[in-house]
Amino acid sequence: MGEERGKGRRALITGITSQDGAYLASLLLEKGYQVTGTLRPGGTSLAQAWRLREMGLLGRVTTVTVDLTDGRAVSWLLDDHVPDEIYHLAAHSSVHSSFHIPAETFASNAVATTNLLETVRTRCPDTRFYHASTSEMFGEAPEVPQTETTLFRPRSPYAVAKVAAHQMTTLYRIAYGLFCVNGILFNHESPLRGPEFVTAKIVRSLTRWRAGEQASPMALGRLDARRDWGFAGDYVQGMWSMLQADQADDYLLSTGRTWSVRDFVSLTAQALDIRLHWQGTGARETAIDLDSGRICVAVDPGLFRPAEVGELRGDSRKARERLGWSPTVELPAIIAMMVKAEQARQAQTPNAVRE
Ligand code: NDP
Ligand code: GDR
Repeated sequence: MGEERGKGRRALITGITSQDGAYLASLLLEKGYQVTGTLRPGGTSLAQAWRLREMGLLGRVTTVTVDLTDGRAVSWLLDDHVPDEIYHLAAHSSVHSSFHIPAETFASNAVATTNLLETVRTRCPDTRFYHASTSEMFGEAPEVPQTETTLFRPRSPYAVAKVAAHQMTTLYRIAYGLFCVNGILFNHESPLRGPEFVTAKIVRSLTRWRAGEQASPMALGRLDARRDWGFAGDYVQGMWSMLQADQADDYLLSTGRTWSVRDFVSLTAQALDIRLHWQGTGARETAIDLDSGRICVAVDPGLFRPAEVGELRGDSRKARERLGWSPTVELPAIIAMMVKAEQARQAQTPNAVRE
């Protein structure tokens, strides 16, 4: 294993412009892989790929633009680039917006995965395949913590589509003996997290508030939602380990500890030396900045989801025991990294919008 395992091997990362795509590409290049990544038509172009730029990856990976929902295009892709390993990360990844575009989400997440699996079966059955499954598939699980055997009770179009993709991946392993694995990953964050997700939104907004660049309060949805937040750099290491195992199997990656969205706000405020006081409850809850006396966080019920997932907490014992994987960064340290990166970005380009 280690460096030698990767030397000269070819990896294909679908959705290389993602948070995980950037961390994974960096890890694989370090291990000596040749890395090709897919872009989507009309999505982030190479010139706009801020994560690849920030990680110093531009020019070190090859990219190809392909619509993964088009089966023929996927066949051509794998004719041209027969990889040793495929990391299928591309997906409509926002739970919130999946409620607005359920059919498109299903095509992007379930149909695209099926196209890739079918092409691996017919063109390159020795290629190892990783599918980006998610803790969202558990939905409102009575079983806490969740494990690889917890029943799926999805509560969003995103999660329903991921369950379909997950089960299709398992099916191709059982039916055709392909080396296909599902990584059931719990929320993982980093300075490269997309601004549509709550952690990056909070860090960005409170950093601007601290710098005096944001006058209006930050609007948030459910503050009581609890998540098991880990560090993306650790989780891509787990993805790689899953494809190096002797046998294909599914693994769950998590820290085992949860925090509420409110906790995340408080920890970020602490990291920025903002003194907060919470008041009110439910849809009327706000947080006041004690130094200015102004409201800096306010709940907006318009941001509540039609169906919410209250708490997700994972038990990653299987990955720890069989892959030797473990998370190395706790949430306060992740927040410190995110705040530092955000301050640097805001100092460089004060009102920059990351795409
Ligand atoms: P990001 O949200 O950072 O990026 C999503 C990627 O998918 C981008 O490359 C994006 O391309 C591409 N994409 C977006 N919409 C579509 C679409 N309709 N069709 C095809 N591609 C699309 O993802 P993350 O790094 O956070 O996550 C990577 C994968 O892991 C995703 O599949 C996600 O669902 C899954 N996951 C993530 C977790 C997390 O906590 N981060 C936890 C569990 C699973 P573009 O840049 O063009 O928009
Ligand atoms: P999630 O992440 O839905 O878990 O999906 P997100 O950060 O969007 O939400 C986490 C929790 O925070 C609550 N919340 C808000 N969320 C957003 N985005 N914006 C808000 O203003 C806000 N206020 C409160 C949400 O309701 C939720 O409970 C992420 C994605 O990376 C998925 O692709 C991945 O599969 C899962 O994590 C695991």
